[in-house]
Amino acid sequence: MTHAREVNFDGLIGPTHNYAGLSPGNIASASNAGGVSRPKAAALQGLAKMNTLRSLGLTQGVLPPQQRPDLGALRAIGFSGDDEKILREAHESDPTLLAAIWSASSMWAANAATVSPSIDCADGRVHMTPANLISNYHRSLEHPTTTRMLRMIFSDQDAFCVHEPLPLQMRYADEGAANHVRFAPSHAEPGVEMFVYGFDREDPAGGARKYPSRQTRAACEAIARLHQLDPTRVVYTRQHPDAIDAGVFHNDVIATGNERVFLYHEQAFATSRSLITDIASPMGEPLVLVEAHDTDFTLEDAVASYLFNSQIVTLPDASMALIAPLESQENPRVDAFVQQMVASDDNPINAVHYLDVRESMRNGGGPACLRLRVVLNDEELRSVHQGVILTDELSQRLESWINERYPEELSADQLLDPKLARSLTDALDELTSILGLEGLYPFQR
Ligand code: SUG
Repeated sequence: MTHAREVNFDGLIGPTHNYAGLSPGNIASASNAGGVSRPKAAALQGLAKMNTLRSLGLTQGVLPPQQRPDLGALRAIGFSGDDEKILREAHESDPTLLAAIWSASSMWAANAATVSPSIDCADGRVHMTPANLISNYHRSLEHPTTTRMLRMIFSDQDAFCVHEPLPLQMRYADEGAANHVRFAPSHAEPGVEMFVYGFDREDPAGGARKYPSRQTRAACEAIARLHQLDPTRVVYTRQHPDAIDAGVFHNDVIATGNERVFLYHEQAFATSRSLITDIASPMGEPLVLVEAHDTDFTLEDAVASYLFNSQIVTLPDASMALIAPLESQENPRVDAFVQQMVASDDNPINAVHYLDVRESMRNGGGPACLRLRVVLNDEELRSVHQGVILTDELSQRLESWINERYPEELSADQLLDPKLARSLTDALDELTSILGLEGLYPFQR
């Protein structure tokens, strides 16, 4: 069997990271709207997380932030004139529009794409579908650059196939890997891919009531077809509408998995019992279930602590570690559950690392949101653009770049400043030369 490992590609948190309350149903985003953000601290927190994973012996990649403010998006809807005028008039027309074109939301790389490892795909290539993210305007601006970036990083067409995003229509609303979990006896072996949706055309009443669902079953089915997955090894399941209404806007806020381990809250899915058999029987091996009950902690605790947005990673010695946000440690019920899980011999998770990604958390993005997982064999890893694989040297260069270029703080009134906009464009120009991705951004073409 060829060796394969999961490589996490984290979104480098961009210099325009701010709190604008742009995502209905995302409670952290709504409750921190209008607050003052700390972009430099945010980016350094993200980089420290990437280095923690490296220190555990894992391969780590980095994805650059997008060009923001996206003045092209404003021109596309009829604003014209110099940058200062465009920014001012967009603000006058709608302050949330201005915030949207400044959003650093591409940091949440779990929403960049859905990825299927080559061992699962009939043509033997790694397949990726960039997410269209059409449920929220600020996020719908991401897919053109995301697609371009993935095609630059995974450019070897013998090894990788980066599709176009799905049609830009609600029927195909897609939020990427945040609603996708792959189970397998080990990363190198054929997997069973679970796609989670919130809304199904055949069952419109099944949707959430209070908050929007962001992923459709039709989108999931389209991705499984595009990736040439074996239909007997694909499972579709619906999010519990109560979970969405409690603030679970993506499945990775309430469930996660790694290899045979499935960690979830009992209220995550509309149908939990049959789901376990549906995954385990094509895999040919039982799952290791770690189920949190309402009596352990509630849906509200899950959303506030973001425990399920932890990364479960397989370490070089085949044991597993949980990379969890500090907010989980701060919730006594959730922490007690974690301590019990780590101490138990019933599952392979035997360490927890609580990390500080608070700046991202205040917008509803935990450790798992910040990364896109890509299972790669040795040959595939070699054909990835090596400029984005994190090393000590690259980490130091990124750290100096962040320290030099990022604002300490960002508040809503600064989004009107054309000088800030220009200086950030220069900073991104420098970043593409650090990463060897020249030509990525619209302003570079
Ligand atoms: O899409 N927040 C993101 C958080 C995404 C988290 N990703 C995963 N769960 N995988 C979202 O709701 C907030 C931006 C703001 O309000 O300023 C935002 O876009």
